[in-house]
Amino acid sequence: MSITFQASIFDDLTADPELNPLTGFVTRIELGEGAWLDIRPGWVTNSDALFERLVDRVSWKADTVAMYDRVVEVPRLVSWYGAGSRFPDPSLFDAQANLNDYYGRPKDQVFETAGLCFYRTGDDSVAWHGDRVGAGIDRDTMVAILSVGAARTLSLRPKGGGLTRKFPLGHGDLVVMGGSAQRTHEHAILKTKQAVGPRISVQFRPVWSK
Ligand SMILES: O=C(O)CCC(=O)C(=O)O
Repeated sequence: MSITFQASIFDDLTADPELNPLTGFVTRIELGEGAWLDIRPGWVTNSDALFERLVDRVSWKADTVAMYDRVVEVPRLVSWYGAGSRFPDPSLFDAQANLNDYYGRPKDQVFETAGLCFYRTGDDSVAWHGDRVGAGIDRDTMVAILSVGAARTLSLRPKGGGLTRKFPLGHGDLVVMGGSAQRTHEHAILKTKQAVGPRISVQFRPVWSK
């Protein structure tokens, strides 16, 4: 796939992506109702190389969603790697292992899968939703998102209505939504009229036992 990406002036495209420490660099934001968001800006360096590799190696597909009696296309490309499958870059295994070490592998909250989303322009987006891993079930879960490429904003709001909070996600940044966040809150990457470049998000999620 050919995509124009404005590489950062600091990154070396031939260098492997590198993970920076989590301990001491993660800021927790309490969202209310037992939901929280952790932010670790600049978790990955040499993110340009990771972005380029993911563009090339991932078999991107159009995302669809069932709407009443129709299946409609969601404006972004996706790819999914199940538990135990070979991730498209070794740095993603390291990322998952570091997350599991940092969060201590709580029961049913061990990161195992990787979902990848490709937002080609500001017209690509995902609407308000709570992730199905845990949505509607009375158990906490975590979803960790590594963002590479152009900065986009993660919007978050309580499900019953209330303040929308906006978190800009830059190249190499990590956010983790946890606690009740998928049950009590919704999140979205909304369209933007600003001229933004392409972005890839990697979401690490647990697999739930019944
Ligand atoms: O792209 C992102 O950072 C969020 C993706 C997301 O919320 C989802 O795919 O469920």
